[in-house]
Amino acid sequence: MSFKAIGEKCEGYLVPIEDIQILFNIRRVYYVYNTPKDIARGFHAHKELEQILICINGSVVINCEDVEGRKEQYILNNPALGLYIGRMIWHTMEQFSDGAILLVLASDLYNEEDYIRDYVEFKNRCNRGE
Ligand code: T46
Repeated sequence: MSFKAIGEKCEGYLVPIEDIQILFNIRRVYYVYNTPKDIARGFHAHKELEQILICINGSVVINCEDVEGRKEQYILNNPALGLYIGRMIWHTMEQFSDGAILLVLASDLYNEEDYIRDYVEFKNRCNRGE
């Protein structure tokens, strides 16, 4: 999804994100930063959580796999772009650039019970149609 960046090159930009653009009520915001280039993060899916990932500085590559096994790779390199990740999407984040800051808008509070961190369990749940 793309957000409207207000401003001009000479003065900088401002991106408002209003609830009308978001598919869920935001209950949590967190951000990931200072991740070295050679580190990959994620390696999980969420049973229920929905999120929007926005790289507000630098760039990061996001790999997603859905319940049908379809794989997509996205490059987040524009602070006016958001990537929606719904429930049951296996995802990893890699190739963080210098200074990359990944902002995440989440539909619920942190709950470790909502994570599937084992890929085999993820595939088994997909096969069972969960
Ligand atoms: C996701 C991707 C995009 C908390 O205590 N509270 C929180 O709100 C979060 C998000 C994490 N944590 C703890 C749990 C772990 O002990 O912080 C530690 C690192 O979490 P994790 O290894 O899950 O971080 P990432 O970068 O692999 O994944 C994070 C989110 O956890 C996850 O929901 O979808 O970013």
